[in-house]
Amino acid sequence: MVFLLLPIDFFEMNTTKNPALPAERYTITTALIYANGPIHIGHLAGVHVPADIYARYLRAIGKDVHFVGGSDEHGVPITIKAKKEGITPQEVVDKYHKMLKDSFEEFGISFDHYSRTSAKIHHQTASDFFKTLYDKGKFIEETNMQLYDEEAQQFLADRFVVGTCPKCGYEESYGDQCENCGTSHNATDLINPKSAITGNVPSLKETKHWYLPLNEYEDWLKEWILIGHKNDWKPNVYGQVKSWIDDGLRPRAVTRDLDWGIPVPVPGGEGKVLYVWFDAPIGYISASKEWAEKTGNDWEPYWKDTTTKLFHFIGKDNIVFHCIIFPAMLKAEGSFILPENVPANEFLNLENDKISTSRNWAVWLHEYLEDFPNQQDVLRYTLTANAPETKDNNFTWKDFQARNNNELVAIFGNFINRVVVLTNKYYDGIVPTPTGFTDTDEETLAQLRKYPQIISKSIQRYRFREALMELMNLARLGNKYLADEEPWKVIKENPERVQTILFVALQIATGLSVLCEPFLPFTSKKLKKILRFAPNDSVTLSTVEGPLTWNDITTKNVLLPSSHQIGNAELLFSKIEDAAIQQQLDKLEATKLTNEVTDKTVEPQKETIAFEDFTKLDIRIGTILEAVKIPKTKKLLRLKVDVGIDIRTIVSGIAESFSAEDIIGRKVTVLCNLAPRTLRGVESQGMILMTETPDGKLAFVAPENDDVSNGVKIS
Ligand code: B3M
Ligand code: ZN
Repeated sequence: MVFLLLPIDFFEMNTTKNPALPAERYTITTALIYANGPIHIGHLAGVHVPADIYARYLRAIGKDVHFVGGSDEHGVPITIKAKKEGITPQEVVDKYHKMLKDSFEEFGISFDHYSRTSAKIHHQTASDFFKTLYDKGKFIEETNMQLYDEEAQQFLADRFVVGTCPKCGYEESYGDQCENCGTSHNATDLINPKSAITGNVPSLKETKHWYLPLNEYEDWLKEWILIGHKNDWKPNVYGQVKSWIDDGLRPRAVTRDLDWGIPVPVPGGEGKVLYVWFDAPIGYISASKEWAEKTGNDWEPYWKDTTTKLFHFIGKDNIVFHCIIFPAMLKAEGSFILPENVPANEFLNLENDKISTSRNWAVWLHEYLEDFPNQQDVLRYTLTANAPETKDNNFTWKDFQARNNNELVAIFGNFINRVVVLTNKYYDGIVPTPTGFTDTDEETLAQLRKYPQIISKSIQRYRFREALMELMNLARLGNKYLADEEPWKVIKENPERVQTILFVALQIATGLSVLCEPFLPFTSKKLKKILRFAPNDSVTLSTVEGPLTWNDITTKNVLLPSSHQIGNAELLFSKIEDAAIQQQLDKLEATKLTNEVTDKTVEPQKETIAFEDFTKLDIRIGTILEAVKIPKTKKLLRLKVDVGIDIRTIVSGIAESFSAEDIIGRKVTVLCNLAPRTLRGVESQGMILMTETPDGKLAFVAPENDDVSNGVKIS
């Protein structure tokens, strides 16, 4: 038998072969999620799945990987949630931290450590960090006017204040950042600010804060990012950073007048806390410290050794914080490494609408698992295949179903199933000995050997969708090989040939089980178990050394040797039926309806008017005497109403909610001095005041007692 041996060591830095050399070190972080709600697919698609693929991939090629995440437990979002639920902020974060942590575990996000910013070690670390910068004279101390809500007796910063973004004109921008254009600003920059607590227009009140003079870091940032990372940072990240720097950076307050957070540890800081965006990124470092304490490892090489490569996985709204503010903090502190790359993603929409926690427009991970138990990989797959890598992208349930049924089931699952079933059927599950390779066999095996490199290339450029597509191409290669070679037919006239066919197909299946691990960790585990080569599988292996590395797939002649016993077939994926998808769509439809109702009831207050404006309105009680539908219209009724002063004609658009005969004799409220208007040829001399019920029907606004006389004024 002749094998093409391709000794390419494409992982130039791969150190698995030389244990004397320490493995290259990587620190990977994921944006800390606010612990004020459960986690949804947007978080997973944009941040955690790509970071996990990257971390798993690096481990698979023998790197030393340190992967940390955690819950962001400070800041206004937590306080707002606590107020809403009538519980303490600590109770809020305790509840959601657990949910977040559980969800990540359930979805196989392979953190070395998952921490939280209310942890003591984090308070200490962030506090020390601030103190160091303070002692080094890196802050500007400034007393100036800040927005203040007199009624709530509170300063308004961050999400406590909304107003018009000075950059893009979006009317719902937060005090520290505009969700529409991503710009970060100071609360006093907002146009028409309004308190998110009371709705009041804020006043200005004097207070002292500490500022990080970002302007002093401009030249350094230009050098480091705009010149140094022009070619290796994603265009969306680079572009945003450039536009901020081009606009000019300004000092940024890093403290707040709030009572939830990390106390400002310097004189004059009483009653103030660190700005959440100051403490949160330090949370990455605290997580490493906590991990070190727990495991007896050293955390410092992961943050201080200049050969370590640091990566922050985030969503696009966090770019400014990870590429400008946090690096400036690290630079000011002086002893930490800077990120090698910040591969930020765009946003994922759900069924063409922005994912929103407050509007419940999301697929929540804990709910997904209830509806699709043990199907984490299907979601991981769909979210990667549709990852918002270069532009906002859309998750739809139909696409989810199609990806599962047409790709995972029909391509990957089908290939594995056929190989395993046939090996069991023809050879009692024992890998057959090949009897000589055709050109097609050789080519197929040669192609298999190239896949680690192909997939690597895409992953190393943060193109996880492309990498996944390549992985599926390997499954396609296997499928096509079987379809072309037709072992189920050949078995009749040339059983010896089938030995080779299944041997080749089993090598592909083995390659798949290794290469799919970063993307589909649950499937990989299951498949390795079926093939019985997982080292920690209970089955004792005599024939496979396991675990196989990515490099082995390229360099080893044989991945799964002849005479190795595999297990029974087990379905890797199962078809998702229409009914299951419809159920999800119905759920969203119900959310939409609920939102429509709430959206209407919470319409913002109109501009303030003077009392004199109000007194101009002549509103009186009246009684409907006659009602006739105006022909060829859907909505209009012609009414005769006794308003005390006279009996007048009013045209009212209420025919969809009432039939003419039902409303005769009804007491109504009438705006009498509205300028007359002619509608469909009928002059309307006033307006009946109406309101709306939750199901969208109109309802009369009328006095509680029916004996109020016509013509009585409302004031
Ligand atoms: N919690 C914001 C967010 O969830 C914030 C990220 C912190 S990363 C240090 O988008
Ligand atoms: Zn904006």
